[in-house]
Formats: sequence, structure tokens, C-alpha cells
Amino acid sequence: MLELLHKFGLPAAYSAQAPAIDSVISWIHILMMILYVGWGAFFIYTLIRFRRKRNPNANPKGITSHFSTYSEAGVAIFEIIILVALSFPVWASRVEEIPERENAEVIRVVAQQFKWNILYPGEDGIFGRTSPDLIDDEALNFIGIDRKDEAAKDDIIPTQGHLHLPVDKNIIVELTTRDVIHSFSIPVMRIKQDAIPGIRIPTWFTPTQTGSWEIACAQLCGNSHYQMKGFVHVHTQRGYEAYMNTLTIVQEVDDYDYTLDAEYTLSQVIDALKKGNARDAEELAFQALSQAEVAKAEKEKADDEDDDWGEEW
Ligand SMILES: [Cu+2]
Repeated sequence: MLELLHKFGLPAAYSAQAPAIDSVISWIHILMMILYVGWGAFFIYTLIRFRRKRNPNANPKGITSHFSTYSEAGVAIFEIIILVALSFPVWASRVEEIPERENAEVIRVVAQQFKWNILYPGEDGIFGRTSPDLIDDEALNFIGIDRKDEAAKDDIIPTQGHLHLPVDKNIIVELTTRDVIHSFSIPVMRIKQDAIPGIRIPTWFTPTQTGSWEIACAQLCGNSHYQMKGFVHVHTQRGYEAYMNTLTIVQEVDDYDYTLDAEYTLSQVIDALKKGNARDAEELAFQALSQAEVAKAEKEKADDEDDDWGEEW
């Protein structure tokens, strides 16, 4: 059944939790297929069996057989099995068995019309303070992070719409939105969770394949809803660390004149992942990291020289 569904557009599954969800999807489709064929055949049968020519007068008694009752009961039993034996356990596991935060990568996603903002806690593992009052789109502070807060100083905010993940590690996405209701959907991970203003909802999964795929908004959220797509980039563990360390340094240097090379290499990392080339991506991430380190050293040197210049005056 699953193969048939893949042929009709079900995307490939690249998370450890996907097979359980796919089995529910398969069983539901099997039941729907039986119902579709069954009801269709029954409809055609009634058209022929109860045609006017054969039944010139209506029969007020109608059908006396109990076949329809039995088939209705059969359908109900099948549905109860799908619901209780298959869907409930899968759903319970999805919402209750959230992995320990220590054994997972915890990332915040803040939806906005019509972008995905991603926030990483950085080295300290603690998310800095954010406040709606601090949101300033012109200053590119889309989630209102308070950079004066000690915990916020190392927080990493990648380019909007780009979620970076390590492969084979539990990921907890804490999801919220700064405006209307959105729905965070990564079809290849079988993840779909509504983002509700004012609350933070955890959703979790374990990517099993390196590569680059689309994040979609699965909730009609305004006139440019169709534009609200993002990307999930799944790196090798080492590639991920190198990529995030590079982002940290680039953010620290905060001067495009210096970080130009590193940022260009980071874009090549994404290109390599899109081509499914995780090894190359890893190598490029390390190259970007050394370029960022050079940029940092150059910037520090330039700042020192500026200071000396100032002292002379
Ligand atoms: Cu949306």
C-alpha cells in the first residue's frame, strides 16, 4: 500500500517516527479503498436492481435483508481498530514521549506572516529573553530578542526560513507565532503542528537522512500564505557543529566586509546538501569555519589599530 501511496505523491520519509505514522496512513487508505469500491459497487447495483422498468410501483416495505447493518458494523469495527489500536498509540507517543532536553537539540521556531524565524540557544543551552516590545523588523529583530540579556548573547539566529539540524539526533522544536495561527509542516519528517499565538508547543522528531527539504505552512494564514516556505537542512553531526560555530562567529564579527567569504561558503554548504552531498557539505562547513576564524582575527586586529589611532590623538 505504501508503495502505491508513494506513487501517488506521498513524500519519502526521513525521520525515525515516520514509519509509525505511515502505517496509520496506509491502513486508513486501505479502509477508504474498500469503502470506495464497496459503496461504488452498491450504488451501481441499486441503479440496476431497482430500476423503474423492473419496479413500476414503489415497494413501501423496502429491503428486508440485514446485509447493510452487518457491513456498517464491519466498517465501524475497522474504524475503531484503526483509531484505538493504531492512531491512539502513535499520537500518544508523539505528544507524550518527548525526549529529555539533555539528549536533544532544542530549537525555537517563531512563525510570522509569512516567514519562519529560527532561534538556537547557543553554547550555554539557554534561550535569551525575548519580548514582543523589542520586535523591530527594520533592525531585523523579528522575534524581539533582548541582546542585553546575558543568556541571549550567544543565541544564534540563522537567516529566516533556514532550519539547520544534525542527523540521527532527537530534535525538539518549540513552536510559537508572533501573529496569527500558522502550521509548521515538514512533510518528509511527517511533522505538522499548529503554531498558536501566546503558547509554545513542543514537537519532536529524529531526522535519519542528511539533505535539504522544504518547510511549509499548512494553515491558510493570510494573503501571502503561499510564500511561507522555509528549508530544513539536515547536516552530519560534525558538519552541523561546524556550521553552527561558523554562524556564531559570523554573528559576533557582525561585519559583512570581513565575513563575506565565510558566508559565501555557508551558502555552498546548503547547495551541497540540496544535492544530497553531505560529505562535501561537511567539508565546506569546516572551510567556512576557518574563514570565519580568519575574519574574526582580522576584525580584532583592525579594531586594535583603530584604538591605537585613537590614543595617539
Ligand atoms: Cu503561515
